[in-house]
Amino acid sequence: MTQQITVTEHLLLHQKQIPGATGQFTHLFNELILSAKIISREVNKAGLVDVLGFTGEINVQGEEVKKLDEYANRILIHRMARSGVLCAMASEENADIIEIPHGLPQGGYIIIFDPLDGSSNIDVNVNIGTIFSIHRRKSKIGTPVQATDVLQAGDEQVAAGYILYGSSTMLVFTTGDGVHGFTLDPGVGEFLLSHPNIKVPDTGKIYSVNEGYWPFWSEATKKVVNYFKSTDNIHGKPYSLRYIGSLVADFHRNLIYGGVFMYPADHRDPAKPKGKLRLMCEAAPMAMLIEQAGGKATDGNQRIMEIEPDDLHQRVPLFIGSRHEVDTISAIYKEHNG
Ligand code: P6P
Repeated sequence: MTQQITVTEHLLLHQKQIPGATGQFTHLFNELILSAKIISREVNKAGLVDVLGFTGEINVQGEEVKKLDEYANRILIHRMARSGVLCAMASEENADIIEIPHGLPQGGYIIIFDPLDGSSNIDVNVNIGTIFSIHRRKSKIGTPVQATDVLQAGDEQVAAGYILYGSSTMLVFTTGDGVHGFTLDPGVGEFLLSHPNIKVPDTGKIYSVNEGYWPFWSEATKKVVNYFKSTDNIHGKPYSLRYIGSLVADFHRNLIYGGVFMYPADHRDPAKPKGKLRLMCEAAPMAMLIEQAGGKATDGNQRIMEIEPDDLHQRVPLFIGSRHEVDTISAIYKEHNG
């Protein structure tokens, strides 16, 4: 039983270990935690909004909230802009980089987030999540923010994580020193350490992929998926297929139990030849987490964390999870592609 360590205590302990730490990072995280609590409150009553006829929260602009992912996006942008430690941010919901409004203090960090990933699942009460990735700006503070400050490879992240809104609300993140999970105690409104130093099993018995896209996959991808459906694998029997259709929920289950999540490239939509998932606000933060937990993440050819982004919303195939399964996938692609 972990002795009721709050996430703020955990962050302050981490901060003390960093020479010259200014507390900016801890402050940013505290604003993120507040955003998570606000979003959690709304997500947890989503089902009641229709039943009770409420129109939901009235937001800062006095506008009636239309959809939860728009609501989550506005909460995050509002709170992050006022953290005083950011020079820019980016959201899956916004086409361009979001600048800090003039007159508000700035700092040396950048945050990139998917405010409510999987939000289409809300109507059927399936778990959804917020995903975030934090970088340090490269250009000099006080000069205009450059695109290169935001378009940084996953290896440059200083922190990454997610909030999972499910049977309980969990905050799972890494600052490069392992992966730690905190569960929200709604009674006291605190995230308490519940999963210290999470490690993904080296192999698992679960594979997660949308098999409905079979006709649109390459022959190599079909060979990859067949590996998990055959008896000719490390376990001598087929893996179990578990696919919720909510990245944070699928990832979290595989992080704890072991296994692999796949979103391969497919040719359903010529506009999305590399699949649906975005590098900067989905694949890269999840890749930092899985590597810190002892697992792996590739696009089938290279580490996700090495990919240098050239567009804020670029998409990337994603294979992420236990070391054995991801290595096997890479070997199959390498053998097939020669
Ligand atoms: P598909 C949700 O819309 C999402 O972005 C991820 O959370 C999830 O893993 C994926 O899309 C599901 O996509 O094409 O299988 O419905």
